[in-house]
Amino acid sequence: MPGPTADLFADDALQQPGGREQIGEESYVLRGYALHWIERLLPELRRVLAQSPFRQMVTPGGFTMSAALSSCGELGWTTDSSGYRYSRFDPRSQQPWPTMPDALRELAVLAAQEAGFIDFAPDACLINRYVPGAKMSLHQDKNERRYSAPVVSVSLGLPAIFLFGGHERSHRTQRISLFHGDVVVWGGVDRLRFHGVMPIKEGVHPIMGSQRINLTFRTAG
Ligand SMILES: O=C(O)CCC(=O)C(=O)O
Repeated sequence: MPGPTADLFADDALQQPGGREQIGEESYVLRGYALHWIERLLPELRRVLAQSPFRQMVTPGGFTMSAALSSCGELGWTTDSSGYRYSRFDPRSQQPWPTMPDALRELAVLAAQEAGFIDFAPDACLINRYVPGAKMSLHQDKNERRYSAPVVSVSLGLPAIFLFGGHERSHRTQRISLFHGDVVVWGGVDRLRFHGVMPIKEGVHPIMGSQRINLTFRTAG
């Protein structure tokens, strides 16, 4: 990842409206919310990824996911032929996942507060890397032990179209454009809504290069 520069932050800030868009009864897009954190986030993210690098995982159905994954925090989300689950250990190294850096945790907690979830205590941060063409099919986040905590999702790099559906796979989905620094929070009555990401378009982001990185914070244990 190339290093950030003040000018590039300014460009990003100009492109984005800022503010809070409601996309569900208890769901919001916080435009540009993470922009001011980027300088703290990126070095921490590099440290996490040096310890637990991105890898492509296989679904229980035998498909290789197009997004590459890593995690930090007490629990990391994994998938293989025997199922989806959270694990205390990185299956690649058999070591605990990297600690969740304070900057990441603080960003997630404050974003959750901004969306009305005042006591968010994430113990898992899934890190998804999408190169152009990679996507995430519609799914519900259901591997967590309880659903009382929200999901906080931070977008970095190339833009994406986020699909935000209903409680059934067949329900209508909203298509929401997400840009570098946007944060989506959904919880409460919306916690189990289907969501996904359309294939990422070719492009080069001035800070992140030819990729989109998404950080998804949850309380899993
Ligand atoms: O990349 C995104 O914006 C969403 C990621 C996601 O759906 C997930 O990790 O469950």
